[in-house]
Amino acid sequence: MWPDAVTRLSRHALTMFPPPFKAKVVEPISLRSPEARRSALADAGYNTFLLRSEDVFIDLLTDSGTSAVSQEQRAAMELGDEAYAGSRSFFRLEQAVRDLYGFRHVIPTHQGRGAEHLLARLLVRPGQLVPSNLYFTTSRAHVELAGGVWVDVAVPEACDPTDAHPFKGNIDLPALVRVLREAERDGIAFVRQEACVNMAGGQPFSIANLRAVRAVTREQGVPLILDATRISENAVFIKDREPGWNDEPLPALIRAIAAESDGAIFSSKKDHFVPIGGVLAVNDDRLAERARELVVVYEGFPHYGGLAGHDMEALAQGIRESADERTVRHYVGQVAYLGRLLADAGVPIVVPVGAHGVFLDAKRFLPQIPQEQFPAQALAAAVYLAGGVRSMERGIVSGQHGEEPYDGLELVRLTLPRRVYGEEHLRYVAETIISLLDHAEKIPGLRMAYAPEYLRFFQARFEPLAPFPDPATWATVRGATAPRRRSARAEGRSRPRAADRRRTSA
Ligand code: P61
Repeated sequence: MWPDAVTRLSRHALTMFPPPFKAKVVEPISLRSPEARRSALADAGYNTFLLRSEDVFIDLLTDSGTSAVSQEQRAAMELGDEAYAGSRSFFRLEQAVRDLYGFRHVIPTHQGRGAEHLLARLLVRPGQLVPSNLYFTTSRAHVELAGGVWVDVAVPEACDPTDAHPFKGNIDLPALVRVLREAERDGIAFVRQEACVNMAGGQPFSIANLRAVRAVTREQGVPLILDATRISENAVFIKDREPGWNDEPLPALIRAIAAESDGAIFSSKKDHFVPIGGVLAVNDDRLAERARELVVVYEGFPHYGGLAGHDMEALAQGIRESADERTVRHYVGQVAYLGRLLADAGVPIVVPVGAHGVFLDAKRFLPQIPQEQFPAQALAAAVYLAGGVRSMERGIVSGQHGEEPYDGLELVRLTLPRRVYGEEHLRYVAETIISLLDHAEKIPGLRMAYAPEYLRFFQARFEPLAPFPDPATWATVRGATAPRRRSARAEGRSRPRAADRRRTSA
């Protein structure tokens, strides 16, 4: 049992409780000079994905594959069985997935999108719909490459950064029912519900909502597939926010969530603490058989699916650690702490603070930049210039669909790797961003100079429409926790939502 006092601290995040681990191996990091950051950013085409990590001081680009492995994971890696077929490491991984999540069939993949690819090829036929709570970039891309049509059925609160709804990862049931009823016979490939919806700020769903979705999909004979990449944090939010679940042990709750679905994909690079790996897990025998037929074409033999034996050992151990409540609580507590530092200083962020990062609301931070000039991309560039902190755009660059107009969320994600940074790092990050508030009106918009055909945000290049202010003159660090007047930027609401919601009337 986690002592009460500690639970309280993690919930009311201005004092963090100590992490349930300590460092044994460290990696040096250093802050480049303002001039060096300017030139690194220009070389990267003002896209933080294209920065070299040696030019980054605090790397909050992603929690994907960037967490610290445990000593138990490292020890397990020594046991890696690199047999091409029948590897002992595969069977240990299979057991770990079955034990925690209860799925019968386990197909390893090189990472999450490998599992998404298999799933889309297995379940999606041209013209079929995939209703989902919002979207994720790679998930949607694979569905569309298979000829499917993505349909957003998230609750409307998901796209309002100022709405403190506790379960913004819920599916809008009337909208889902409408889509299912209006679809042609056999017109739905599957329904997808993502734990801690990434694009809305890491927002959880409730068990009640998942169960209702399950009932509706069962009635219609449509598979319900979880994106369970961040299921552990979702389970902790359920414990804290949904009546009746507070005393449930975390592993039992995670299993109860998984039991409401027909299958799941995992990017194991997040909750499972591994640098690489993913899983497709299903209950249906025939679907699993077909997945094993396909995995040999795209990933490798079904007993490794693109992973080395030592990767599967680290993953099996990581799965067990992902259900450790102290570890998960510490992580969401860290994210909440950073959110609190920023919100208290008047920085406009998405509320409630979600699972894996604090999301800045660029529409309120930089109201002078119209969305066609990529305010979140510009803000991510400015955050790097200000203090060597790397973040990620989650706005029009990531979310616009082809040439369709986009006026949806415009966010910058400050994502925390698991078990990596400490309180001093978080305070530095907060101070860097708070220092930007005073210079926000000088940050210029951008022009996109190059956009690749698929998932453009990864490799697009930009040019500033006016010079960025000189970071040497703006990085006045103030106390991150010093009381500060709430800025007008923090008070304003951002524009209503979202032409990116692709409801169908078919
Ligand atoms: C991330 F900018 N997420 O959040 P893979 N489902 C979910 C994910 O969060 C996810 C995948 C599937 C990443 C990496 C990333 O637009 C981006 O193991 C809920 O990355 O293949 C990945 O899993 C895919 C960053 C992916 C992005 C796509 O940072």
